[in-house]
Amino acid sequence: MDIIAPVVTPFRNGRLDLDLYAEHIRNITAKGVDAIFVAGTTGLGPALSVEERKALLEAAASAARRVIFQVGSLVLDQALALAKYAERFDAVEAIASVPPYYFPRLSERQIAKYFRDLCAATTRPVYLYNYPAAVGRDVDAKAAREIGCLKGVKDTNDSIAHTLAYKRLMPHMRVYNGSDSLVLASFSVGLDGVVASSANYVPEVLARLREYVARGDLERARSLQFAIDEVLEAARPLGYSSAVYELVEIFQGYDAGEPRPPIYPLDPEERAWLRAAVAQARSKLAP
Ligand code: ELE
Repeated sequence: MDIIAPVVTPFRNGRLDLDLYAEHIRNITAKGVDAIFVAGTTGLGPALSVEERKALLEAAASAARRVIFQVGSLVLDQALALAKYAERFDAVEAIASVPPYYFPRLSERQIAKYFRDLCAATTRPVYLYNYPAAVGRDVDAKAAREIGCLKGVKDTNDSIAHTLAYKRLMPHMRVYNGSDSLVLASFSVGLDGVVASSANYVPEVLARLREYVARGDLERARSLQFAIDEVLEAARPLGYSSAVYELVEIFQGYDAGEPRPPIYPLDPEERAWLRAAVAQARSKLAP
C-alpha cells in the first residue's frame, strides 16, 4: 500500500523555489513516502503555468524514484503537451488528470473523449483524478470503466464505498483515496494506497499508521488517524491549501515557502493560532 504525497509547491516572492521543492521531496521520501504527486490540489496545479509545471516535474523526477504527474487543463493542447513532456523522465510512472472542469454542461461522452485523447498522447498509464468537490462533477466507477483506457484513479471523496467501487468494477486498476481523514480506512480495506496531503507534514506518522494496520493493531492506527483529523479540523477554516505550508514548518521544522495569491499565505496571527491549535495533536502524533 503506497503513501503518495501531493507535494506543496513552494513560492518565494511569486516565483518557484525549485531547490526547496526537491529538498522537501527528499525529506519526505526518506521518511516513508513512496511516490510524489506533482501539481495536484495541494501543489496548486490548476494555478500553475505550463512552464511551471514542467519545471516542477523535472525537479521531482530528480529527487524521487516514483512520480505521478497531474496534467489537467482546460486547454487540451496544454494537457497533451504536458503528458508528452513527461515521457522524458523514467521516474514518471503515470499521468493523472482531473476531468475538464468549470463547464457544467459537458456530457459524459465528452469527458470520456478528453481522457481517451490523453491516453493516445502518451505511452505512460493514465490515471483519473476524481475530485467532485473541487471539479463540480463526479467521474464514478461506471463512468471510469466506460472511458476504457484508465489504469488508475485517485478518488478524493469522503465515501470509501465510492472509492472501492473502482476496484470492484476494474480489479486491475490502481485505486487510491485522496482524503486525509480516510487514511486508516483506505489501508484497512486494502486499497492500493493513499494520496494524502498530510504526507507533506507527517510522512513518518502515515508510515507508522500503515505499519499498525499491517500488524492488526487498529487501536493505535485509529488514534493516529484521529490526531490527524484534529490537525485537519484546526487547519481547514484558515484555508487548508495555505495552512499546509505552515504545517510543514510546524511538524518538519523547516520553511516550506509560500503559496501564491489568489491562494494567499496565512497572516502572522493565523500562523501563531495554528501552531497553538495543533499543539495537542502534535504530542499525540509523536512516537
Ligand atoms: C487531496 C486534497 C483533498 C489531496 C492533492 C490530493 O492535493 O492532489 O480536504 O479532503 O478535500 O485531493 O488534499 O483535501 P480534502 O490528492
